[in-house]
Amino acid sequence: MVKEKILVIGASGQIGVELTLALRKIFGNSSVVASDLREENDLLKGTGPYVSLDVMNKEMLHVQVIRQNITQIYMLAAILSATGEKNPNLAWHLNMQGLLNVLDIAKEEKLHKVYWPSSIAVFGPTSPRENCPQRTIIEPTTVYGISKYAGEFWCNYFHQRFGVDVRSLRYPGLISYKSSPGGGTTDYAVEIFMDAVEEKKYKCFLREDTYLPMMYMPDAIRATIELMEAPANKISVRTSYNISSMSFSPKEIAAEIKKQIPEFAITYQPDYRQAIADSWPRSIDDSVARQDWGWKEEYGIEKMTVDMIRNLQEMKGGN
Ligand code: NAD
Ligand code: AKB
Repeated sequence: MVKEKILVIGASGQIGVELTLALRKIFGNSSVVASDLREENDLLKGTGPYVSLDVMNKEMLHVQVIRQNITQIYMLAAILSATGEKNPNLAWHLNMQGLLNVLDIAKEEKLHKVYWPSSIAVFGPTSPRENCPQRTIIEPTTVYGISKYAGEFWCNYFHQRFGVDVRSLRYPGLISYKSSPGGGTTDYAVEIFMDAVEEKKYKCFLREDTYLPMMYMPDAIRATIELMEAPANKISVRTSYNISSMSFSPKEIAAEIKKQIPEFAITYQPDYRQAIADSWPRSIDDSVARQDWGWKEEYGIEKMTVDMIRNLQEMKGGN
């Protein structure tokens, strides 16, 4: 078996922390190098190697890849939808150039595999709202969505033209309790749990009837690793796979939380993120991922809510 050495870029972020820990379990602590622009996340400390790295500095990235004998990169660094609308130039620059730096180095150093996530944000108001298919009209209206759609085609291009084995998922909003989300429109679905456990109330920045596709982090991590471990001949989509597990509105998730915390109360004060949410589909058809490499979710809204609240309460209690 080929010995893999993995570099995770953006390892201190919402996905990066849990993905790094999961990869370390599979490949061994010393075989997974965590890296980020910001400091090492507390949950990663003592679990394996960490390097401070700016993905925009291609030379330094290249040096690290050679020095550490890297064979796979998971490229997670990005600016998400809500923060992206505040600084479109920066979002475009990081989301595009960061990916291109990784793809160029992957080509040059003949890396075995690259992972790069896309998002449901590639879809826009002209895409089907319900069960949005893998292949459909895609006209994103946020800079984040534009950068993700362009990124998908760069991945496809590097695969077709240079044989880089780059794989991708269009994640929905991800819900987790270990590390906080970083400036997205779906962040409300994490904040609502944190505030419910801490304060028993939440002021939501989206309208009560805003349905969005969501996924619990354990499913997202498993999907990522299953995609990366699938035989190459099972991967028919080299842009990015639709992937899905549940869709809900703020009103529905609040009702689910109330089953666990009866005193919980929610109020609504929609802001600029409402327009972003309104441009995305309410649900996603991920049948191609299910057919190609056997994707299947484990968590629906009920099971996820119970698990989130139990874990947050345990953390609050210091257990
Ligand atoms: P995040 O903002 O929590 O983490 C991103 C990390 O990248 C941060 O720790 C940040 O410090 C780091 N970073 C930023 N600029 C960097 C640079 N120049 N060099 C090195 N590191 C840098 O984001 P996340 O939620 O973990 O998302 C990771 C990826 O998954 C992104 O590509 C995002 O678009 C995608 N995604 C996330 C979600 C979600 O709901 N979390 C959904 C769809 C897609
Ligand atoms: C965001 O809201 O920007 C992200 C995403 C769905 O890509 N969570």
